[in-house]
Amino acid sequence: MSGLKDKLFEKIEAHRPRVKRLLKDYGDHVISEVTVQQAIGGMRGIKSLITDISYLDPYEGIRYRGFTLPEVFKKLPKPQGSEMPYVEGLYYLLLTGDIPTESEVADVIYDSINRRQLPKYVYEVIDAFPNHSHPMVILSAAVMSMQRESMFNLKYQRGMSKLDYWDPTYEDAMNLVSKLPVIGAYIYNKLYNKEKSGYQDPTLDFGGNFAYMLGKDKPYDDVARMYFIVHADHEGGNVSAHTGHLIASSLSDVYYATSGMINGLAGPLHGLANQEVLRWIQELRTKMGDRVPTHEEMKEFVLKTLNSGQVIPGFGHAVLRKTDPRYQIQREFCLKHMPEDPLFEYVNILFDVVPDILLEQGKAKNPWPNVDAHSGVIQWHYGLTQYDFYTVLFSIGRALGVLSNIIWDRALGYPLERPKSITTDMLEQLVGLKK
Ligand code: CMX
Repeated sequence: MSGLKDKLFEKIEAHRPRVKRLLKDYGDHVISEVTVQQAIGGMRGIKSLITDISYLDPYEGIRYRGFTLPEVFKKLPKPQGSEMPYVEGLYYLLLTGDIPTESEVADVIYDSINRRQLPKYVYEVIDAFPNHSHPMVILSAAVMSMQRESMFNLKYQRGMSKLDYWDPTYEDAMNLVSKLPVIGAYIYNKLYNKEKSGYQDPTLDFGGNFAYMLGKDKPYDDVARMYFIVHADHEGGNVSAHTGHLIASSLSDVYYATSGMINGLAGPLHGLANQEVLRWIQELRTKMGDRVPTHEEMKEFVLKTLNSGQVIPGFGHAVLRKTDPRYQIQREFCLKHMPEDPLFEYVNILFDVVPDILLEQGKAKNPWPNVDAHSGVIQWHYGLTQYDFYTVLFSIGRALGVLSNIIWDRALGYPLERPKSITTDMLEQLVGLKK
């Protein structure tokens, strides 16, 4: 076994009795109640999912394995001369809960590099798509096409103890995590960057190799690392994480589950919001003739969007009730590397005007910006102006958390997910409106 897998197994063995005890001795303990509002309103706030990979506090933001994002960025090992940590180190942290040493990260990188090669048919699947297909569709299909590689599926067919489910799931997840940047880069080059060969550099880490495949110079390698790390996980109930967990709960393998989570992320209320922010800002930019708008002009534009019944992309959140720390991390990067960028100025003006407008409108529970308000602007600055692609980057990052969760789901024997639904008649009877 690899160092990471050995460590993970130790952690799994230590964790299993905790879950067993909770179930045996406290199985009837009530942890949450469900109101009509919650049942109709997308199950907000109902505590009914368990994950140890990350936790989202409404006011503090996300913690990965107990660490805030600034702590994660500070503590994880970094490539020499880089500001941002190795993505492989984050994967180690998400899986084990421990900050890895330099040599532990080097082991993961070595293992991952050996898994990067894509089967030839994946290139053919991607090439078969017309050039106007959305990159998220191509990504989802490319991942789906690799289902035949699943070791979990193979071992399950041959007969496997439940206690061993996590092992081939780990192998599948490691294979997929390693291949995703290669798939993403190939899609990008096919659609927008035809002169690039997309060759890999096997001496480089996850973020470095991704930048290399896209033909981007420094500091884009750090942009890629930062981007994949901030998007990696956001506890268990968001659409992408929950979809991945739900699909995998039927013992579908990680290829089915990841393709599904990508499909969920592709919605404009979730991951596609980063694309929407850029599309929306560009609309205004065209009107402004490249001039940066005044605060008054921006207010007008925001109000026009709201009054036409649309949401302001990049603002609001189902759980967060303050500015997203993932927004702040990206803002700090911009302040250091691209303070004069005109689109960064747009984002700053939006930050000045949108919260007050949303507060005044009185509907959104959280008027503050989320991760998607900022991410496209950085990509645009470094030449990724094809905003359709931004959610692919989000997907590569999000897979790290979703796959870590699925491995742990299998290790702890979490069962098939199957909540109960009722009819509107029954609901009316329950509240006394009907007999
Ligand atoms: N602009 C306008 N109205 C908004 C809004 C925004 N940014 N955010 C919330 N609202 C509205 C909702 O549409 C809802 O209106 P109705 O009562 O008419 O249905 C009302 O305010 C209450 O919504 P909420 O409880 O505050 O928010 P939800 O939990 O229902 O939805 C989210 C959360 C993210 C879908 C919503 O804030 C939104 O649509 N934001 C814009 C899209 C976006 O940025 N999504 C990315 C989120 C991060 C991610 O997952 O990537």
